[in-house]
Amino acid sequence: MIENLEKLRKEVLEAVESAKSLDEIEKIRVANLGKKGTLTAIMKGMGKLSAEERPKVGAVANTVREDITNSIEQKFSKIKKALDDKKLKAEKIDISLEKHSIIYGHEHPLMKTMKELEDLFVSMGFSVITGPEIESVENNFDALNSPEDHPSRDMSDTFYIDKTTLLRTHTSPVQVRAMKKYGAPIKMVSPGRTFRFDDVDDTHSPMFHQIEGLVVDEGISMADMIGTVNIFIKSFLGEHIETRWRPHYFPFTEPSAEVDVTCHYCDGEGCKACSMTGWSMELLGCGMVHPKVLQNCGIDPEKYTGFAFGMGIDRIAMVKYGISDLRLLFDNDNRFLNQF
Ligand code: 2U9
Repeated sequence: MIENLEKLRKEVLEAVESAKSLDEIEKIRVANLGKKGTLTAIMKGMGKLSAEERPKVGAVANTVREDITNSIEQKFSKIKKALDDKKLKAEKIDISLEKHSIIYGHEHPLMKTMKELEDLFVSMGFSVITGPEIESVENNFDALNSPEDHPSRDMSDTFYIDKTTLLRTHTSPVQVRAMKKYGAPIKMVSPGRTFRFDDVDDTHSPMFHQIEGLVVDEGISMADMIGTVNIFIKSFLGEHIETRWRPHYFPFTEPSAEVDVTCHYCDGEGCKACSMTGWSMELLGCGMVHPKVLQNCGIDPEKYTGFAFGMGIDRIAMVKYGISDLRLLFDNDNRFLNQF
């Protein structure tokens, strides 16, 4: 009998070990521990044993039942846990909020360029002064020695609000206001939006951006102007950049010049971008402030002289970033803007 019990223990423990499902475990339990189970039958047959054998066999039978019961319970719990874990994993719902990736904006290439220009001029000792975009004809044309019949005064070139009020065509009126308010000496730049009656194309827009500079003091000369402009260009576009000065005419400066810089793409060798000239045309205009303009702004031209310069920020951004069409700066297309 004891041999049978030991054989049963070994067989059932092996069967429990190899069982893969709760059904298999339950079948093993019923087959051995159930009412009609194998071990149950053996224990019921113990009544036929002698008084001497019964306690020995009973003790072995109890340990076999205990081992089989423990083994079945442990394996049942193990398989049950695995099934529960699998169920939980399959049914898991992530109730946490979706991580909204915050799309950070970034500076527009125009504003980037404007700030870089301002920072550079501030490092050269210039103050940054801004002014109104709706200006008087007086500040935008008359004070700047612009002849009554100058074409820029035509309504075909300028947005008039009424006979004496307009959208400024350059930021020069800010210099006029500053000279009237602060007098000389003065050393300033004025960045901002300007407006001209132009049709939109790849190089023109009715609204564009300018930055103009003005230095007025005793003894200011052409040398100061040429030195300042050259230092600005080399600092902003690179030490290797060369400048070419061409005589020009502006009503508010005399003498005046337009300044070309070596082509950004071929460094002066000549390429498609600069039509093989090696030069990036007219980046900047400048000149010695006309004495009549100083007078109009309440400054004695016998005591003070000065120079002024102006440049289009849109054009500079296009040269700096290799942008071929001005309209890209105003289309607000993120596919373009996300590159900066
Ligand atoms: C005062 C006196 C003189 C400002 C100047 C230029 C030359 C110039 C254009 C360049 C390209 C404007 O953006 S652009 O179209 N400007 O070339 N501007 S001198 O001269 C002044 C300004 C104010 C009282």
